[in-house]
Amino acid sequence: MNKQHFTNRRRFLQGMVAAAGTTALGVSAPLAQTALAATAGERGLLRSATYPTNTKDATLSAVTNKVTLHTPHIVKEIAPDTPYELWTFDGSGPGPAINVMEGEPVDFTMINDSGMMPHSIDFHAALLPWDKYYQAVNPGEEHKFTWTPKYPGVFMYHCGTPPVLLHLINGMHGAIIVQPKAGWPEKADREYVLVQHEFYLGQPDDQGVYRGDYLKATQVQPDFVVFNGYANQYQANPLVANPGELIRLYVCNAGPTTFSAFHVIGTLFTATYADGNPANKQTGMQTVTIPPGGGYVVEMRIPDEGYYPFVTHSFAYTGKGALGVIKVGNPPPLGEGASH
Ligand SMILES: [Cu+2]
Repeated sequence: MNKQHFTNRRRFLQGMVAAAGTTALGVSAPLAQTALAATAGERGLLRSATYPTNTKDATLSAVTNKVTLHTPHIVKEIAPDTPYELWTFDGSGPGPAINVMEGEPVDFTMINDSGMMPHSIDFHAALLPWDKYYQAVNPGEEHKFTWTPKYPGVFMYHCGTPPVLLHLINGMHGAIIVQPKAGWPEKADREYVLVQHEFYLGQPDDQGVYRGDYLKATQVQPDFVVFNGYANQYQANPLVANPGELIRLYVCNAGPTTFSAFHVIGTLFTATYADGNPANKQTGMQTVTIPPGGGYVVEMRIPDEGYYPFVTHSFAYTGKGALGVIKVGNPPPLGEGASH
């Protein structure tokens, strides 16, 4: 391979990685797949490039009952200088936060373009026989079905292909939100989706890329516990609101194993809804317990400008990346206006 060819190849791969991180759903999948088909040597070229980050805009997307998920495998940064080979729904782990309407049919298509292995889907929001709908979809295959959500809430979806634990730690999970047909008691001014989950890292390969460590996962020794795929991402890019606004967070705990003790420092929840169902209302809660495979909607009105960190209050895990911030109003930058 001459040098000219090598350079062109490198530029080509860099372009693909960049495209895979930024383009619309569906377009990214084949690009990511091609990038991962590279040999180890070619991955060395990728390593010298900048990997896309596995960050996510937490803002709730618009309701749509037409859902298509691709399953590319792709290397992304899950923390600074930590490239990880993710198995994904639509190019990120967790996959996209799906937002559908209760009582209306969901038109679902899964396309396995991993090029490597079977994957599958399991919607916690659905009433469907596992043996028919949640089975392996082989590479190159499409799987389509229609179902109608009967309960509103925030639910987990995930790949259920054995070993499920491995597919989960590699990122094959996400949140599906079913909006209540009757609406929420109050209209929210801000709506965000947070998926808490763990990463378990093995030794990096000779290109510095990490992969999931199954043994560590069975021993519950996470390297990272994060919201939405990247350690502490909402410290640098806080969720925002104005004083007095109704903030609604849809929180899903994708685990795979640790519980979330979801808490916002400096406030109390005006209302919380177990599994995100408006019928399951509690008031004045400080911390909610979210099991792996569970969800919660928490609402708050924060009267005063300032910074309000959100965490899992299981403090062994908080320092592993599960800390974000809600910035209310326009407080002075941290460190300048803070009193001691
Ligand atoms: Cu899978």
